[in-house]
Amino acid sequence: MTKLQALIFDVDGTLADTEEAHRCAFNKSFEQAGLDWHWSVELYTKLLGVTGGKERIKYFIDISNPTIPKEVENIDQYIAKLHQEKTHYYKMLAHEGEIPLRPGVERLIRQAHEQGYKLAIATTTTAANVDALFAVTLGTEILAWFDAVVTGEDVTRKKPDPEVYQIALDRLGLTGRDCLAFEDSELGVAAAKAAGIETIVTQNNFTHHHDFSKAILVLDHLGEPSQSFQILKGNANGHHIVDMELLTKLHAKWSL
Ligand code: XBP
Ligand code: MG
Repeated sequence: MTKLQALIFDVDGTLADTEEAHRCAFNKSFEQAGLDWHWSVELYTKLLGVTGGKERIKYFIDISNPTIPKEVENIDQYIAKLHQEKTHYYKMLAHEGEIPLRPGVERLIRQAHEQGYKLAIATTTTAANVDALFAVTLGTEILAWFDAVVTGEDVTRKKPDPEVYQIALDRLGLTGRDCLAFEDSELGVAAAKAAGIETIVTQNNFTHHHDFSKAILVLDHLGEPSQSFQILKGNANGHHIVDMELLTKLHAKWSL
């Protein structure tokens, strides 16, 4: 039986409820570009079926055929420019403290670090967005605790492809059976599972309807001593918060 050695965290929707800030940043970039595009919560929930901001804009164009300025000659370059603006607005929202960490995230990361477990990030977003989030929440000194930070810029294929998790495993020097992953979305679970990593899900308002059948435990959040989690699928062995004791038990049961 392998021993649990590392925790690998998704970012958006898992470390923090970031997707509403992403949605607002997309809409701000469209407005600044003089476009009549607007992504409602309902539409954005659907568009989250495509990972990656640039890919998401392309998908929106493909399914909605929105007005595109007639002077646009290269659509990919235009999308890249819109996305660059969006990232600028997202970072502003982060710096304004608009993106709080989810319950239990800091507590678990600190406990895992103190107990000598390796930490990694496997996200579809950009390194700039990861840095901006950590700068205003956990702090850059805690980001330095992570042995691997793998972002959307490090991969050729985004989630649900396992590439981002495979790169994280390579940089950790571990196999999927040595780790547990934390995700918020169906596509994220599929990516982790395809890399041989069992996953704990903390769902959110954008992903509560997803199919989490491949996850070993589905919760509303990681819990705090004063705020027990709710179990939506799976068995938490009587625990009320996700801590290293629970994770070690889950790993022993699932990573035989
Ligand atoms: C979720 C994503 C990202 C974000 C937007 O990433 O799919 O595309 O929605 O960020 P995660 P970008 O894997 O962390 O859940 O616009 O930078 O892509
Ligand atoms: Mg996510």
